[in-house]
Amino acid sequence: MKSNFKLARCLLPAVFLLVGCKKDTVPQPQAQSAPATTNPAPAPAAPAATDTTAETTAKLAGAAWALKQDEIKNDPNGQWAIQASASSTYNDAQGTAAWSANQVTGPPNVEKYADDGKAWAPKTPDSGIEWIDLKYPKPVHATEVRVRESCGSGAVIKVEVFDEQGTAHTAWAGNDPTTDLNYLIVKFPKSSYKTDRVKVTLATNVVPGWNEIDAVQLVGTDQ
Ligand SMILES: [Ca+2]
Repeated sequence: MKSNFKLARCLLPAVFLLVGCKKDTVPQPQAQSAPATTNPAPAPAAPAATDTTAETTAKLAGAAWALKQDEIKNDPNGQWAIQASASSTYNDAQGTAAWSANQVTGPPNVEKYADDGKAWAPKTPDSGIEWIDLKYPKPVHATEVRVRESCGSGAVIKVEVFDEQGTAHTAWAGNDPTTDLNYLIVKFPKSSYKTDRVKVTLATNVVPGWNEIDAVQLVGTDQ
């Protein structure tokens, strides 16, 4: 039985490697004129999300890419998740099974842009909204969240951080510029509260094929 699953899983991704993971043109969702990018000029009570930016390591190549991966992995202000839950998992994977939510905990360990059981995958490739909810060891005043995408990149639509009361704050919402095996890097003004919880939401229909997340880093400081 298991090998049948594996076989199905390995054949499908072979197609998705062409159709999904290697897809160059990413259809953008409508209604993505991201509230975060509107610039309410002098409005003093502007929401924190106004100064948020989304970058990706996708623009780096060769040695620069490798150095950036290493820098992120070893960032002293960066933490890797210790607990994870998800909207769904491929094959209903539980515990530390391949493609389970727990595959997002710890540092990145997917080496190639491809379907890989060392990343989380939702139950279906293209059904729409899916999310992963992550806990970190130490509450920090957060400045960044780095989402390492490892298959079907470009489908993240929102990153939230939670304060001590459990209230969600949208750190970023918009078009995910990530392609291939790269980080989506969301930067925002340092949170006034401390957070040890991050939620990443995807619209899996945006990028056809399996959309997989390898790891998510929370960046912040004590003060
Ligand atoms: Ca992983």
